[in-house]
Amino acid sequence: MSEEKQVLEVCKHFDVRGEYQRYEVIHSGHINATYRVYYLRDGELKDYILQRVNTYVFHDPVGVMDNISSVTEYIRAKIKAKFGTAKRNVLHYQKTKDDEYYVCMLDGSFWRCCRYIDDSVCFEKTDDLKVVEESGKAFGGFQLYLADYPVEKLCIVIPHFHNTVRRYAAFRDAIAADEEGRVKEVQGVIDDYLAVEEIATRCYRLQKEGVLPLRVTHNDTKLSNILFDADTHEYLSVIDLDTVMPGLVAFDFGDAIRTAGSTCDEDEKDLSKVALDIQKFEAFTRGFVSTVKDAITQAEKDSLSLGAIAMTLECGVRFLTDYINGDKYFKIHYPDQNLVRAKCQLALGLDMIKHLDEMQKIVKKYL
Ligand code: GN1
Ligand code: MG
Repeated sequence: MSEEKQVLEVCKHFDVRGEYQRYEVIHSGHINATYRVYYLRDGELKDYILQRVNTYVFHDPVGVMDNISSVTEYIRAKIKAKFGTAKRNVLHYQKTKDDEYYVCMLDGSFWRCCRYIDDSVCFEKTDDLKVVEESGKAFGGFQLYLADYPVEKLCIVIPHFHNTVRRYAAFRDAIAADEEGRVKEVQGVIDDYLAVEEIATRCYRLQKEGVLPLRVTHNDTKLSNILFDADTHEYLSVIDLDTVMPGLVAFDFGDAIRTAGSTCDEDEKDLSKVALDIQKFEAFTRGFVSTVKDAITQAEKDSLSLGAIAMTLECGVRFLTDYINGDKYFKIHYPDQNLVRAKCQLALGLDMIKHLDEMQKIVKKYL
């Protein structure tokens, strides 16, 4: 079946008024397949985001949609109570004609559909410090909206997702198996990742020791997972709620610094360009910390910068593990992209380690 025919077949299941016009492929994101679909309704074009959920990654897509629908309803109620409307400030998933938030097709593919938020943009990277500060407010705000959400109701969609200790164990297993015969060629990068295991896993161990509490977190706080108003560049909403689960505040802070606080793309090949941008770090911290400071503990405040190191190195270890395993998990657009990503994240993580004291000082400034 052609791609367009498949999109059309899927669309028929959702309870969307109007006439289907056309679709576009959206290329960002490493996991799901994403399309923008246009409908004509009452003489106006209305657009929707249609996604095929990657069931290799998400074994319980129904659980994912249960989490997403209840979390978005929860946030919607809070925003409506505060501002009267939540139209552009939280995702709105469409129901199917069978009153579900998803459709599972005969070929086993699993789909969902949400309204496109009008006049919104997202950024893979930015040098605009105002946008970076807004990003901090966006993820800080997400944390606050869900601070009293009953965490036990969430489905654990990917067990041990940010368990950095296990990520390293999976890395060692991949090296031992060496299924694609790639280990020899990347031994230097492997050794460099093993050398920073202690600092990479420190945050996770602090949680295990009971020092850091589990909260409802987003767990995939990259810059591109925020929508901004196309004109003002103020943040509108956090998106990609697939991995909302119990987690650490430091990890939401840290994973955002990995992208919003970096000088370059996630897969920059020229490592001389890869660094922590301390001005961006400060801008994000200003937005995030000033939003959450009254809602988190002293230990959590102390852990934020460490979270940036943890998330950057953990993500890099995952890219390298996937490269060694033969690129089964993350989508790639050229053959050694996962290796390039891994080298880039290593360089970024090492630069963060160098600047840890400076980062800590900046966090303190906004507490
Ligand atoms: C994946 O799907 P996307 O691109 O938002 C991944 C994240 C990684 C990120 C790296 C479910 O996120 O954990 O940090 O790639 N999501 C999942 O860019 O594994
Ligand atoms: Mg994601």
